[in-house]
Amino acid sequence: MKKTAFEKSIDPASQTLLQKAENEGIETAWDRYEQQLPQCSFGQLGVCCRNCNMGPCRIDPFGEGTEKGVCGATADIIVARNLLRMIAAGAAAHSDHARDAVLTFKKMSEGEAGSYKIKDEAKLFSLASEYGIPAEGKSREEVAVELANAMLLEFGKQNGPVLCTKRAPGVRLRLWSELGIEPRGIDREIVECMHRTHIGVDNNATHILLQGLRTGISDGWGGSMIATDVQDILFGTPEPKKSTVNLGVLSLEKVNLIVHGHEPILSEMIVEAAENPELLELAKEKGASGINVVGICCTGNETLMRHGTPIAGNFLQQELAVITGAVEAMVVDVQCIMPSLGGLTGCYHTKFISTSPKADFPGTVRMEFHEEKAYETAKEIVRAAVENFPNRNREKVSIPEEKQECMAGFSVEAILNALGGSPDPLIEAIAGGAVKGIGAVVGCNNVKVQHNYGHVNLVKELIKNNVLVVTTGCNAIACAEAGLLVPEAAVLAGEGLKGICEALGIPPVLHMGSCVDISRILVLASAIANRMGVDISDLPAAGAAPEWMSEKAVSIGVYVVSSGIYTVLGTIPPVLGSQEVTALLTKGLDSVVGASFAVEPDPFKAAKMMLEHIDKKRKALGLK
Ligand code: BF8
Repeated sequence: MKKTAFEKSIDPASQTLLQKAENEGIETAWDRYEQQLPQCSFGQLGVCCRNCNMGPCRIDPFGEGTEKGVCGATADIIVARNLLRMIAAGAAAHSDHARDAVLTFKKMSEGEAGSYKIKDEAKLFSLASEYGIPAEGKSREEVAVELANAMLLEFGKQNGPVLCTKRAPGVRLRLWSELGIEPRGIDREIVECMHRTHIGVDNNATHILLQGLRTGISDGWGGSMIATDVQDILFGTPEPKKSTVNLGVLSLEKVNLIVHGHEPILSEMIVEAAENPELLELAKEKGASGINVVGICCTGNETLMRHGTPIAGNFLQQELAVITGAVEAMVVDVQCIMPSLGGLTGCYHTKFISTSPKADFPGTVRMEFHEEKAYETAKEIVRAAVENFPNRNREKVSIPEEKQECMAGFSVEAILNALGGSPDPLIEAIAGGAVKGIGAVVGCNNVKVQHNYGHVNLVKELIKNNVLVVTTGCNAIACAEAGLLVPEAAVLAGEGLKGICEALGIPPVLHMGSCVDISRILVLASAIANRMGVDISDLPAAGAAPEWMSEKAVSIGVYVVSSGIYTVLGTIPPVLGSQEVTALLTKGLDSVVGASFAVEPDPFKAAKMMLEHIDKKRKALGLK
């Protein structure tokens, strides 16, 4: 049975546009998902192997048919190998993003990317000292070049540990070292995953999964952390800012330009170019009252965190934004961009502009973006959007009314500032019971579940029970749309958390950034654990990804658990075909890294599981 717009999303703006899509005969991800049903159950269980050309092989999970692939691989081996490849792909995406950010930083420092500047000098020098680079007698550019080179070495080095792992508590580091899962070099771990999963290499599920943990750690405490650090130097460390979210941020009178994807290298320049007086003048000439840059997905989170740029929506709203008929340009770089946008933009006047040398899509205008002439290219892109304004077909335009205020920009530095410079007040609030614990809720949207339902309800349950929530990615956008990212949302929190939020003037849900910024959550967890003299796994904290779908999310889940944080997944990973892998992920890991995964699609039950875990940790710490 076809789902109604109300069943597809809990968000009224999205429901309106889903209805518009249906009226206009426009296809969306939800329609394509329905066309895929029933989905392949071998794929769902993870028991299909295409790693060599004797296959594809698939295993009958009930033991009534084929039990081994042609090479003899069992369900356990196949599931573990497939999972490892997912982790590798996710870690590669975050880390390659980081590499590009560092290369831009290097070019800027060498005077070859004049559009970029050092925005956070203090962070530059503190990172230089962390990387062991003496700064005396050197210009800041010289220090920056040395830092960029040192960061680049983290990708290719052969012997670890990856430097930023030192930010983890000492006991955690020793545990990783004893387990042999301390990452050696970011690229090395990803390459080794591909090697191990080639036919005839690693055929022991536990052994394969340990490499998964090591690769995940090299993402969270390596690639993602470097991306966050270098972006803070280049674009500024976020501070709390107000903005607005949801599809209603699109403007009837202005040129609407959406930046979508992940790398702020591009979107930072677009935000700047949209303020160019010549282009603003051109917009007026074309009949528009201004230029409205808005974000989608994690690029949106990056510009929101640093500039307060509005966000039009999260992953499942990218098509809906185009369906408003009011978007002059959809400008994309990498990751989470649906190839369907090509055909879809063709139904409207929207220009679909791809900019990354790495990523192209059907139906795009290519405007390749290179750091050397970043601002010039950004201006050309904005100009293309402005010139497209007169082509907007007013009869096709329908922008939902819904837009919601939000507060974002909670970097670790900003959180510590709000707390008066140290995590102590938060620790005291936890110890005294006003704050029961910390919930890290992150991740994507997934058409398999109702859009934003899991995100919003899980977070509401947590804050109601005095759990302070930190959020990133598409969860942060869902929470913003539901009005949870404003200080006034404290009324939805339990008495203790409400009091803290009111005293500090902060929301009960803190937006810490994009998905690579989950590294900020790790640093915060580490700071709290160090201050309390315990490991991260001892903290009254739990994680969740209620609507996850991407391979990046798999890598994230793995490094969060490897860091000692129990994590509840809202959609089922393709591992149930192996009892061994399922048992390892949901139980076995506990005795290895002090945390494990759970799967629970119902957000109310998931919240209960997280709360029980937090209570258990509180008890173990001797807290009431
Ligand atoms: O980068 S944008 S859909 S993958 S959560 Fe998920 Fe959203 Fe993608 Fe994480 Ni961020």
